[in-house]
Amino acid sequence: MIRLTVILSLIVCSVAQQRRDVCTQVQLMSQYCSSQGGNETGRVATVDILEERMKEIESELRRTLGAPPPVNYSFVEEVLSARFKGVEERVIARLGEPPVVNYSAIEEDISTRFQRLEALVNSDEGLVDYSRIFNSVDERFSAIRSYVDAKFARLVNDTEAYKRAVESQNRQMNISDCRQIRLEDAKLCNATGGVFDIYREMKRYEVFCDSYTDGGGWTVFQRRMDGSLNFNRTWNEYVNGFGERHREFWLGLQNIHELLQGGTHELRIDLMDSSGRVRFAKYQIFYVAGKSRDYNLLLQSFSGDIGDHLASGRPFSTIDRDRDSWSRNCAETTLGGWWFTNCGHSWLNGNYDSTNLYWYRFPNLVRSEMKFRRLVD
Ligand SMILES: [Ca+2]
Repeated sequence: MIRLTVILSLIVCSVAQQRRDVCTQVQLMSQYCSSQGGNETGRVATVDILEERMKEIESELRRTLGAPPPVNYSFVEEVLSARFKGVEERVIARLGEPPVVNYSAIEEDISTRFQRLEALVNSDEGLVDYSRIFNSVDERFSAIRSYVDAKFARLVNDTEAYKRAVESQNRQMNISDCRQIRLEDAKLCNATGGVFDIYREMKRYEVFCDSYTDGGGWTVFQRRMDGSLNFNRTWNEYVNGFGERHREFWLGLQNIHELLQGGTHELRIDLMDSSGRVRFAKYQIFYVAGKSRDYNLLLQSFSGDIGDHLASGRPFSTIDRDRDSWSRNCAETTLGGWWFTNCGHSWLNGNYDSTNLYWYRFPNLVRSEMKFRRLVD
């Protein structure tokens, strides 16, 4: 309490410096209190005095200074308002006027957008055109189906063609003779026949079958038709054969020998001269021996309209293997291999000219075909 009193008196002193006398009095009182510290009863009495005195001082102060002035809030407000306005003006001066938000424009814009959206929803424009999508899908599906159908049809065709080829192949595998062929199985064909593969004991022979002449069933082993193929060949070439079966060719002595095995065969020779006349020679027995006998020729029973000018019992002779009975080499003279005697009266493998494609009684040849056929028992 004493301390509070002292602090209050100090405040009062600082507020009213002019009242020196009062302050001096209070300070004297404080010093008095400090010197009387030990006696409790005395202290209480002193405090009472002091309080009494403080009240008096307070009354004195109020009387002297008057009541504290009332705060003029409206004035303060005006001052603050003026200051705020000043600050505001300075801010505007520096930063410019704050932008004006045009709420009505925003509202209008939103409204317009909403109306547009509503119109879109109410119209067909905004809807997904499923029918178009379905049509498109349908078209695509149709295209795919057409493609698959076409593929399938082609596959079926291919399969059929393959089946026919296999059947044809199987049939051909069973063909051992030009008597058994069906022209639709030919590898190549023309008006008189076609090229076939025939088989003997699993060995394939490519031959031309004449299915037209004299009842057909002929295996052609020699053809001259245009002079496009050189027939001036060696022994081995005449043994193995040369040329293409549908053009000029020689089937080969070894092939001829092998195909003449099993059964009796006849020989036919068809010739045409430069005037276009056609003649033939035919032998009812025809056989060519094997390699060990130099492919010796055996013939019997001539018929035909051009004379018998082939010598039976003669070995084959070529430019490099002279088996003729002449002192020189007939193959070198005629420029082709043949069953020569003392050269003889025919050589159908000679050079393709009027003297070396030769048959004594039917000269000036331009065409020759030699063929054999198995005689049916
Ligand atoms: Ca000779």
